[in-house]
Amino acid sequence: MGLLGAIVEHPEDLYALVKLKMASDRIKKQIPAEPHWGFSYTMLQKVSRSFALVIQQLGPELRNAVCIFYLVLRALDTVEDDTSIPSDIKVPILESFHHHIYERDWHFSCGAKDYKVLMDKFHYVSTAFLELGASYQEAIEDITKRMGAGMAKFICKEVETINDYDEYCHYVAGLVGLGLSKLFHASGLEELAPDSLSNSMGLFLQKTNIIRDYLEDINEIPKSRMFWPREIWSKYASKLEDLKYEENSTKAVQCLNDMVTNALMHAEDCLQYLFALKDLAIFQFCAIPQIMAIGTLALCYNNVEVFRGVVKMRRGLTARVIDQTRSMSDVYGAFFEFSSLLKSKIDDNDPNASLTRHRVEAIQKACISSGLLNKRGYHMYESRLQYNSVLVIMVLLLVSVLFAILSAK
Ligand code: IN0
Repeated sequence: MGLLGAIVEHPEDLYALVKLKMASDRIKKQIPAEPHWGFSYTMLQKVSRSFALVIQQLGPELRNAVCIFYLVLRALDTVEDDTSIPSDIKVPILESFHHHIYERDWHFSCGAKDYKVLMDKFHYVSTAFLELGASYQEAIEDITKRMGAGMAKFICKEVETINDYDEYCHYVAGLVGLGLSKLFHASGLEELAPDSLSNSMGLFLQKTNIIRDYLEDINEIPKSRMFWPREIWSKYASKLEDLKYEENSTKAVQCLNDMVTNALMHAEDCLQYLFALKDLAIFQFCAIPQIMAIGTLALCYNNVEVFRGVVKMRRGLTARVIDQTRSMSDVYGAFFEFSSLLKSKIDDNDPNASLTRHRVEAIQKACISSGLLNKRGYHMYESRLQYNSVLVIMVLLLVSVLFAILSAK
């Protein structure tokens, strides 16, 4: 569906979409002049659209540290992901990556498209890294070292048990949470969060990505990437790839629901982490991806489309989350609303129905007992307006005028 069609279906998204478009045009014009910082921020915008937007809300010192942390991790990820590198070459690179960030002339060519550019011109990222304050550098080095070692461990090891799954997600995402908490603390704006809560923030995001990306990962060429733990999928199929075939749809959806139920266990820790934040910009930076995650889980739950294509939150809804997340009330409101959507999709015949219901109700209880639940609600999954044809025509006219103005600029 085109942008116009999407707006006709959800006119309530229009305001946030226009605001987001203007914000993203603005940041494209604000690329720093120094070549290493210019490269870093341009790269950030290329590899991650909404992340590049929310990072802008941070103050300049913390923003630079988070931008470089993100690019270093993306580079490490590019090495891990490149299936054309033999393991005996890949493992030592992953394990020594934390040294290379200090070497202005180091580079290793791998990856494709934007990631290849990032790897080929990594000297810009190292140069920017060396300009960060010592405490930022130490936090980034420590996490890069631990993540590289963890990734190396999993190069020759499959994700078999739920313990392996939690361990793998800890290396690739939980450690990001620990690293960000250290950066926030180093900025002087936040207390140091407990490691277990920081870890949960990363696990909740990463498990959501692993669930959403089933088809993309299984169809990866030359070799499938498999992150769903055997301990879960073996209850429903004899091979993970069998879940994508239509004749196995019932079992596939039950397996998916099991995976979503597993991910939901981190949601309350995430609420607790967000509740403790003091700085508004850091709060928004952290809260937006978490709301997107619970929204994506609610969309994926009991949805066979996960095995057919990409299931993603619509652009307009993402824009509204970015525009309307300002306080813990908004976070509780969104978590409550998305858990309610998920709960409404539970089928009593699902083998995990009662566990899923239990986890969803625990999240709802946390939202209610905070006393801060914003019941005004986003009405994220339904159009709030009972509009008629006159309204549709008015909206279409308004959109045409707005887009004409924007493109003339
Ligand atoms: C992230 C996280 C992230 C942001 C804010 C607070 C966090 C706290 C703990 C852990 C991670 C946190 O956010 C990004 C979001 C992102 O990149 N989104 C993509 C969209 C998408 O669907 O992938 C976008 O285009 O904007 C994230 O996913 N990860 C990440 C990586 C580095 C940093 Cl510094 C922060 C990746 C991951 C693996 C989930 C941790």
